[in-house]
Amino acid sequence: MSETWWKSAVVYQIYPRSFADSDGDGIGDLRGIIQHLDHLQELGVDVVWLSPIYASPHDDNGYDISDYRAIDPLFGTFEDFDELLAGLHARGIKLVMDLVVNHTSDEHPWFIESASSLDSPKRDWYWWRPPREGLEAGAHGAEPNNWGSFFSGPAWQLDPATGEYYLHLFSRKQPDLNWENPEVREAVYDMMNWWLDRGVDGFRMDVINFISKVVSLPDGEVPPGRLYGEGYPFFGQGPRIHEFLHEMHEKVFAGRADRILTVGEMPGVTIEDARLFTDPARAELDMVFQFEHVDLDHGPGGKWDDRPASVLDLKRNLAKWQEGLADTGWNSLYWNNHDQPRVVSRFGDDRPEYRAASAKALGTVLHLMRGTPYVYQGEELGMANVPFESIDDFRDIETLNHYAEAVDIQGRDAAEVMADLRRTSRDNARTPMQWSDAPAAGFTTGTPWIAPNPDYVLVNAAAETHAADSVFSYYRQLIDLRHRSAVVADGDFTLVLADHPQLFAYVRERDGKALLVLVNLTGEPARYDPADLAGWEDAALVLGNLADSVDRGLRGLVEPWEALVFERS
Ligand code: ISL
Repeated sequence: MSETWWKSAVVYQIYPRSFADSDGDGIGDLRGIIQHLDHLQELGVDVVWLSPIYASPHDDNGYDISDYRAIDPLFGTFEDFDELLAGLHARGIKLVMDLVVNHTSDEHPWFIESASSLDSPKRDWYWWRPPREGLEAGAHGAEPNNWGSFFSGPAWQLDPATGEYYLHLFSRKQPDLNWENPEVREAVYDMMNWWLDRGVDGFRMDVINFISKVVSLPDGEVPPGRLYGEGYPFFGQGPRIHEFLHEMHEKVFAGRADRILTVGEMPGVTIEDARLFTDPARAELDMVFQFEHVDLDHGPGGKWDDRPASVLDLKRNLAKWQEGLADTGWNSLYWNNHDQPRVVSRFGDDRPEYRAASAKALGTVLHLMRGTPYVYQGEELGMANVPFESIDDFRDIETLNHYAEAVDIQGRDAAEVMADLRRTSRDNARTPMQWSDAPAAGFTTGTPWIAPNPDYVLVNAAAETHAADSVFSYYRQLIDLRHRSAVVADGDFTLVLADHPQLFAYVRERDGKALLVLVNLTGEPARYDPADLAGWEDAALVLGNLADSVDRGLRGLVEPWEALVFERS
């Protein structure tokens, strides 16, 4: 296996709670995944990234882990897990686990022991601090610093038993581990080795760029209109981050780095950071998830503050990353995951007449860039955002906490806040996978933990897997193209028609072979001057997303949401 096998690989993310339920309790499980392995094989993906399946109180759907070496009974047993792993391997598909080690659950034995007394041997495994000087524990403003949690409220929780606060960048049930302590790092590396020894093929690492903190934990600036200070400058790419990841590489990956895949989830990273994290010579990670393109439609108020992103914004940003990691490092490419609203509703058009075409157009742009593409469950069907009607329709802690803070504390208009949630809530990605038009979308025979998108009667796998013109069939072709074409896997990238406000167009090139990708990311016809694409006159159409995408050459016109791929050799 080549050292960089993942350059021609496509990864599929499974969010187990919402993928398939085998036992009728309304929650997806491992046996549900086992029952749908053929779906993955037909699509042609090379790797599955499985969101957390470990023991957890599920305050944040498993991103709060109480035992890293146990399967949560909700999802199944180790027997099920081994069967899943074997089933994937038998189909030539690797399995990458989610690694959540910036924090644990507050129900993890490490935290319980740490909280038990001021002089517990594990006290220093988490970030405990006394109240702010001069203030009583629990008094208003007595938190050790002014940071806000990502899930609303302060980033500190008081533990009345010892009178100290602990840091939690996410929910109060997700205390941050103290990576300064070498025992913490050893315990994490041990656990990672244990999973790799069991046969898993790598890790997706949750907010791994937050693990090194400025130890003095200073107050952050409070942005206008916000309640809390910004801690990011003190934990995003903290002082020892590269040291920790290099150490992890030495202690866990060394000797097997060629067969595994490591991808760090890194909100807020810049190109310069990403080059450092993914430069093979530095031996840290294979690739990172950056967030710039999925933050383009966020205004100054953050993720709930809507600011439309233009085609120009989107392509300039993605092209910048293509160029930035051209010589050193590697991009991961994604539109969707379990934290993002559905791309077809966000940068496409989910109305019936354009849903499939725009889903395919967006898929084309993403899959033919240089990098490793990730497909989030349901994206291959063109699954769309959900018409949530009331706050009771949501389950996500981030969403529910934001609603409570915005409406109850800040006094904002409830209807306006609901509109923000409908557009941006993570639950848009978390409704059940749509398998068929059977009740509950064929996801469960019971009552699903969150209601399916009512469009499942039309948008579902049963309708799409064997339909030649479906989003599914088109994704298959895109994945197949990456497998077959060294130009797609490893060619150079050049943006063309760079200032065109509707077209996202680029050329990939390697060893004298080249592809031209020409995609209209709007619902209006797009005109261009063929003279601007000189040299492509005789190229042949190899892929098109519309029923009548026949080879008309470069005719100066791209239909609404049309995607065209030409080849020149
Ligand atoms: O979705 C977000 C809120 O807008 C992001 O800030 C998200 O919280 C961030 O990308 C980190 O995400 C990861 O860690 C979280 C977990 O809730 C997410 O599901 C996970 O992907 C805490 O473990």
